[in-house]
Amino acid sequence: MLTMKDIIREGNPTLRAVCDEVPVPLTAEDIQLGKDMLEFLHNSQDPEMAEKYELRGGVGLAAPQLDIKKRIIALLVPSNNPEKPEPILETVMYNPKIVSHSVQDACLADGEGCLSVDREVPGYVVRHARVTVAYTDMNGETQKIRLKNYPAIVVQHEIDHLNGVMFYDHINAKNPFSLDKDVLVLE
Ligand code: 4LI
Ligand code: NI
Repeated sequence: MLTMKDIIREGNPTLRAVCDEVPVPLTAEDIQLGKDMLEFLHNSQDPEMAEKYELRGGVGLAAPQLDIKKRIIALLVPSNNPEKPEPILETVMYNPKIVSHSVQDACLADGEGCLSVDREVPGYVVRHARVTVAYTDMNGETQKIRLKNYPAIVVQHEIDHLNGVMFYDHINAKNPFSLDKDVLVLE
């Protein structure tokens, strides 16, 4: 089981590396790594497991955060509707690639956090409002998915990790809370 001990922190050069493509067909090892990453996110969102193992809550995780330079991300975006408890997005992506995106930009009103960053970095992280992502799934099949709002922000944050980019690289250093008009602010 993965815990916070497995997650590397800011300053580790792996977080600034460009990760390698994962060969397809996937190896059993790469499939298992994806499963372990998704399990970590489930545990991190489970109040009992999170307390027991001192896990910080997360909705996304990238392999380089485990010091593994492979293009693998896991996403688990929970529902905010108690009537519909199924996650909005639960997936592992191998070699994810943004194949198109909106002209409109968006950001989270409360800024972003990262399991590899043990400090608060205030400011708007401006990203694409909508993205279409092509990737290989756990079954080795090619998929294409269109995401908007929070899931779109999360997938961009995680794909950034595969390219050595941190969320605060996108924050306006001079004025962290300045926004162009027509940037969608997600509450
Ligand atoms: C516990 C159990 C307020 C502050 C609101 C926690 C279950 C921030 C938001 C969670 C903020 C869950 C999150 C991300 C932000 C802030 C990630 C709590 C886990 C909210 C996810 C990758 C950025 C993703 C919305 C500085 C570890 N996650 N909050 N950003 N949640 N979570 N990011 N922003 N302000 N980071 O952090 O997984 S994209 Cl679900
Ligand atoms: Ni991160």
